[in-house]
Amino acid sequence: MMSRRSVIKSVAAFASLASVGGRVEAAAIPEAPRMTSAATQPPTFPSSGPAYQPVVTLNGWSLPWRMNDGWKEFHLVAEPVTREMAPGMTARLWGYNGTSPGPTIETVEGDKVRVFVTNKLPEHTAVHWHGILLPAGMDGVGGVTQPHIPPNKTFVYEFETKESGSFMYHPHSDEMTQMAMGMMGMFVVHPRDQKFMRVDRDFVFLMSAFRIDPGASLPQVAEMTDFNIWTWNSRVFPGIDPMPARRGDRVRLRIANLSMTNHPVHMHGHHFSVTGTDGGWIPEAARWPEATTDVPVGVIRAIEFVADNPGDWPIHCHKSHHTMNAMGHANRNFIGASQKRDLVKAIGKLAPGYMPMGDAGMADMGEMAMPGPANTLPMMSGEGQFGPAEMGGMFALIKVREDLAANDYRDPGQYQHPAGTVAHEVGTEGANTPEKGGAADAMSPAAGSAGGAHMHHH
Ligand SMILES: [Cu+2]
Repeated sequence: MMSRRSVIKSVAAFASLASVGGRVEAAAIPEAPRMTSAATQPPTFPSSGPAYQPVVTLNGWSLPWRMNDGWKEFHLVAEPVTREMAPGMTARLWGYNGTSPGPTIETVEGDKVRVFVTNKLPEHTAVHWHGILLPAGMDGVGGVTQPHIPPNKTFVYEFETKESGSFMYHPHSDEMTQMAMGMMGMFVVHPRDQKFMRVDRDFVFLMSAFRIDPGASLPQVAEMTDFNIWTWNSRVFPGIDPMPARRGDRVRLRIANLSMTNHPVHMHGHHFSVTGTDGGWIPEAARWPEATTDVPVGVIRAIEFVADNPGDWPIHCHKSHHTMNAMGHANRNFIGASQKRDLVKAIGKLAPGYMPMGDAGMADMGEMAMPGPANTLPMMSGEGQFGPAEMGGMFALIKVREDLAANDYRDPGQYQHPAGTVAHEVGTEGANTPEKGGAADAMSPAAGSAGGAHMHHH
């Protein structure tokens, strides 16, 4: 059950929106709750209808509804929003009900759903319910299945969510602009049978990318390939909240990709299976174990694992430039070359904004407090218990602990490693080095009973 404290917290976080349209409409249309916080909100347990284990939206929230004569009614408002991507950087995006991505919509298999969509953008829009099987006229493709929704107008969508699974919503009007501005959300349909595909923790997030130049806060919407901010739910590390799990929990992550490139998502410390897509659930016999799964463009991968390995485990995109924040593309590789400060200064005069890579790699830049443009995050940041994390972008931690309460999603802090289980420095005395011949001997086939020979040096 949701704790009393978290109920109060989530209710307090909703600020009601001014009425939409005229007086008559205002009575017929449910209130549109609004969120401005980018913190992960506690799960929203259903107040009516069939019970289910609600999802937790990473750095996000779920949209409350009202029941009206057997219909589950939601109200989405498409509008400009302000989104903190991580402390130190705020972006001016478009989203729904105060946030980008918009709130997660949760329904149950067999629910009759009515979604009101009010357009408060300066241009028309339409909402497509990605992956949900519904009547053609409810598919939300502006110009094709319905007229576009003009600014300041409200449209209504009505359909039955017939199948449980993981879906999305996003505009199908001027898509390139509207998705580049951050308009998207998750749509989760829970099984009516609570035992079917049951998990203890169910996290959802969308992957998207932005082109926001250093110093700017507005995305460049005409960008086709050269994105520089790689986000999970419009957040970048260290702004992405950790995902806590109790040891033994069965955990699901529903990972959607609405960026313009694929993301191979890799998780440490556990093996998982892909159990569902935006086309439905995958039968057990058709699954295989993974440590990385590629999430292509316009796709959802639901992955599941048993959190049986305590620790702080990274989960991240394996494209290494996607676990970094915006960097100047003029960077050159200076590894192995020593840079003279005055040379840097001279180049800086010719090419303002020029920032050289370090001469021993880029690790320097994780620690450097280099004065950058305003509203711009360091390329690599985040602090771990052993030093700088040197990460940005699509990176988060799964925190597996022995002693978490059910439905407690608060950050449990840094993992306390049992004594003797952390990689550590050793003295070099007695270590084999090629100079001494030890390592070479041990590796040569002639070394035969090399174990003994190897030990000899100690
Ligand atoms: Cu990626």
